[in-house]
Amino acid sequence: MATKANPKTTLTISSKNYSSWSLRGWLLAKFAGLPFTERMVAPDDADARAEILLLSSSILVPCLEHEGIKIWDTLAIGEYLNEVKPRAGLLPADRAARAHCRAICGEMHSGFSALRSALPMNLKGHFPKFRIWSRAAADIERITTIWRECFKTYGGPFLFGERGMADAMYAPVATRFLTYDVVLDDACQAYCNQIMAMPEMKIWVEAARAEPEDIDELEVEF
Ligand SMILES: N[C@@H](CCC(=O)N[C@@H](CS)C(=O)NCC(=O)O)C(=O)O
Repeated sequence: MATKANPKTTLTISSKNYSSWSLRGWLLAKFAGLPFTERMVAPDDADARAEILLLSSSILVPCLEHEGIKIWDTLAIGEYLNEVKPRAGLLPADRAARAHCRAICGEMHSGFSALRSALPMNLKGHFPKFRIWSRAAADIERITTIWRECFKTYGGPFLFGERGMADAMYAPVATRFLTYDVVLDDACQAYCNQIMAMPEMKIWVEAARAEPEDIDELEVEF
């Protein structure tokens, strides 16, 4: 029997083409199996921004509202969903693996600013022969090292075997690697393909492609 979405469970997100944090929050909620209503806000809409402020004191998305509890910030959303849906496997069952998972999710959450600004998520875009400057290249090197360590330790196909929180955190990076034609080794390329082949990802990408117009300033940095 299909589960009905709790009307009080809402995930506020913005552009599906550009908002990498929205994608992370949305994937986390989907992986958790928590029925929710999606609420889209345009990043440049002043009224919408005023409304987001009531929900999310950081004025940032994603923001999850569940049973009257408001959770902004993607890491907090992931941890909250893991508490609400402990059997969804967002975090690994093994303590050491769980610590490893939290560490790499933390690295994604607080780091890689050069990659994030130089190669913004843009699902509709494709920029072959994109020139990657050295600081962004260093971020790519670190990310692929993280991935390879995970494949070696947990055997793939996702970072900790089964898909989970770390894959939601790194999924926008996989899209950037494809958008900007980043040359990867076979294992990392296969992982990117695995991310893009997830049914949830296909739904998101299709919706991103259907988004009306490009937002000029976001082509530069988001
Ligand atoms: N650390 C935050 C980052 C969230 C974030 O930067 N969100 C961007 C969208 S990708 C945003 O809401 N931007 C709104 C704005 O700049 O007006 C998180 O983990 O959720």
